[in-house]
Amino acid sequence: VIAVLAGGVGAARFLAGLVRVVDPAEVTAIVNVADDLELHGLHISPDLDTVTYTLARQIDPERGWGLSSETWQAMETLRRLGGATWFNLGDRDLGTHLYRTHRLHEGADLSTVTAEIAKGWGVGLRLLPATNDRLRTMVTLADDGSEVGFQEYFVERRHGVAVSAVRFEGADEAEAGPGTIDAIEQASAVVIAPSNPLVSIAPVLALHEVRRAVESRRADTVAVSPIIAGRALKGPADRLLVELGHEPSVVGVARLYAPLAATLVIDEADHELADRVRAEGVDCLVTRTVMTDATAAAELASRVIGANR
Ligand code: FO1
Repeated sequence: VIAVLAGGVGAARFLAGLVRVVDPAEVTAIVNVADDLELHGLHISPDLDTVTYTLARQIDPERGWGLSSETWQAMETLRRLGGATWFNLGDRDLGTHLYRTHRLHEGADLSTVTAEIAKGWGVGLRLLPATNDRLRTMVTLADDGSEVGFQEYFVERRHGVAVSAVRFEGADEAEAGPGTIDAIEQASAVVIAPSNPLVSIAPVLALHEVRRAVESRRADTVAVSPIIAGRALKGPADRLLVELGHEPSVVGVARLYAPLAATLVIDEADHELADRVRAEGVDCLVTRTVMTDATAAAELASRVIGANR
């Protein structure tokens, strides 16, 4: 089994590539749930849904989140009624949130419901929430020192405001989700997907058991840098690195992952930084990491799983 620590869009594309080169039954994704939110009484798990919809080939390709061929009638009704409309829930997507919320109210845990939803979409790999307990990324805004939930920062403020701190509420009490530690311990390789290290991977690693398990598999762990030529392809990872005191480059990523991963995969655009990455104490594999299409994602996945052999 290959265990993959995963956030949203970058991880989803990587996983779609991975299941083209290995049997999906041999892949376990351990997915961030600290972006989850409760809105309109619904439990929304954006990263789990992004991975599910991408693997089901139902993701909207332009947005990278939500379902393709989506309509927005429910949002129109909310707008008319003066409800919250800052977080867009498509009509097709809403079915997922209705189902998840109802099952959670019935007493099912998030792992069980996640497996049911993945099965419903015909997803063959094992999708595990990092935890079934409440874990929330909380973001402190630099301008006024106020603290907001991750989606208020990411979506409502379009990640356009400076951040001075990030914390993971609930991390000290939360237990790792069922199956996650076994998956990491028994995997032939552990992969840290090309997701935001500070707000997608960090909350998964904030679960003490998960961090310890990955550290103990360091020799077999490969991380993929989401930073290419100093930039994130999507989202605020580059700016967050700067704002939180890290170098916004593959070297900064290497520093964050050196205790956890023996190898960092970086893009060809950064080949000149390979020696500085190695100086951080990790092996460095230089390859094409931009997943422009399924073939590119499969090639990257194949290089990644070959890295430690
Ligand atoms: N991202 C946005 O930029 N705007 C939205 O309105 C939005 C709604 C949304 C609904 C469901 C879902 O699964 C994801 C959604 N996202 C939206 C994406 C989400 O904020 C991000 O993918 C992650 O949380 C960051 O990894």
